[in-house]
Amino acid sequence: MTASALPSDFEWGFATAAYQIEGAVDEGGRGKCIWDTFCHLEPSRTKNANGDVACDHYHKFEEDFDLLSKYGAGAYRFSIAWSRIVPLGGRNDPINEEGIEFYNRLIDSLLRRGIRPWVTLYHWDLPQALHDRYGGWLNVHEVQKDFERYARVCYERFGDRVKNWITLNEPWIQAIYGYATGGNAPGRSSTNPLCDEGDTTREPWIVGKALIMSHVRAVIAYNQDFRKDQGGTIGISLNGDYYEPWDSTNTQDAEAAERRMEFHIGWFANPIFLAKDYPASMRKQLGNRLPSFSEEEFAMLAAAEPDFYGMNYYTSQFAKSKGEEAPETDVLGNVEELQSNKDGESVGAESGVHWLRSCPEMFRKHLTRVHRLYKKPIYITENGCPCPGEDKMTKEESINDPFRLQYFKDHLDAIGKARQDGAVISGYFAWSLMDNLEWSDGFGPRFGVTYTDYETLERTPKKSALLIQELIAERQK
Ligand code: GCO
Repeated sequence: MTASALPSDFEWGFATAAYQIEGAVDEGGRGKCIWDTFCHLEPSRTKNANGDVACDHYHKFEEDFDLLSKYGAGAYRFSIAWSRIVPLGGRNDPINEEGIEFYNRLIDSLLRRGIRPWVTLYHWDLPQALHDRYGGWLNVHEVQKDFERYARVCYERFGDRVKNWITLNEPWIQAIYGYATGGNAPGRSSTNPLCDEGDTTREPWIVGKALIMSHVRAVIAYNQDFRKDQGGTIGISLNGDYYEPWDSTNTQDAEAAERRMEFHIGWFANPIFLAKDYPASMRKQLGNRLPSFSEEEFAMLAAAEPDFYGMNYYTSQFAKSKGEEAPETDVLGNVEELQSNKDGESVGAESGVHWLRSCPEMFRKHLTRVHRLYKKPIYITENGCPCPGEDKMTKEESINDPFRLQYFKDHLDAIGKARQDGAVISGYFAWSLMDNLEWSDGFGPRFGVTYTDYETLERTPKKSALLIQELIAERQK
């Protein structure tokens, strides 16, 4: 076995999220979530798409898990919809037994096939009732207690069989897209006319703290009352591109690249993995618009060390310093993001969405950096892409997907190289098991290894789906 080979127990499989695939929004006692409202109130915000039916996974999960078996997956990452478990969301609100039953059937169906469930507790679908009751994620004090209760219900009811928990998916997206750009639910912004009037200069930072403390409480609850008997692991999935300086000879651009990553990753990872304050660059730019942690909260952070770092990685960019003082509405660290550097070199090959280029070399650097800073085993909890032009392709064209296969190959090779550099990377989940609702981009972008026909709901494996197990096996030699 070479140093770069993947270990024989390397965890791998595919990932999805509830709102993107389940459908059946009015069935099984499910309560409304903020995405139901966001899509329906102003359909142009999501290209007239919504999750009402999505892939109808709620009714078709057996068929979908047959595909997982066929693809050779050892693990499957999915999210539980909070509002199926506690339709009104709150800690004193009733538990919905039908929702528990649904996820019991789903988990048992995976286990029967020998597939390990990896469960995300929150993938952006806050119960609408909590948003209405007290402002949802804006109410740091209330929401963390309600999230803890929901997490406890999940450990109690599923933890005998679920051994890998992810508290939150991409808190950065929830905070920034939900409360600054307004491109995601609940769609609050002071700069976006399609949105509810929010305060972009403050709300994202408040929501960030609410997400951090919710994660922390869920981990502490697991440690105190479940870990010993259930013996599982718990972590969080953070997204974040890797940034290189636009001008490699310019120290301001080098600082901008670092600062951009601090605003994206350090914002959550410094408190969560190091029990430290937010990065100094954030405090410097945001002053006391950035909430602080009390002594008691620091003690909670210290008591909630995660077992692993879940990394969602898609692409990288170049960072150019904006120089002048940051406007109050800036959320990116006063950095311009570019896909080519000063010499006109592109960051990588174009995919089927404008924001995603394939840059495996930067992925390697990203892995090494995250390992150096946070020193936890890394699981890639999402990685994938749509092929160029795939949104306009017929099924026959789409299922022949050499671009996606190459993307997987290159990113698995980067994992091997980062392991040689010393990073500990223990698993890989391709995004996604099937084409699904790409949030505000609707059903256009196709990230799946399975083609979804949204008219008939028929699933058809793409070539990469069948070949990914060979890619993994080759690298385990
Ligand atoms: C994420 C998103 C996914 C997206 C994927 C592709 O966690 O980033 O959760 O839901 O579909 O990232 O954009």
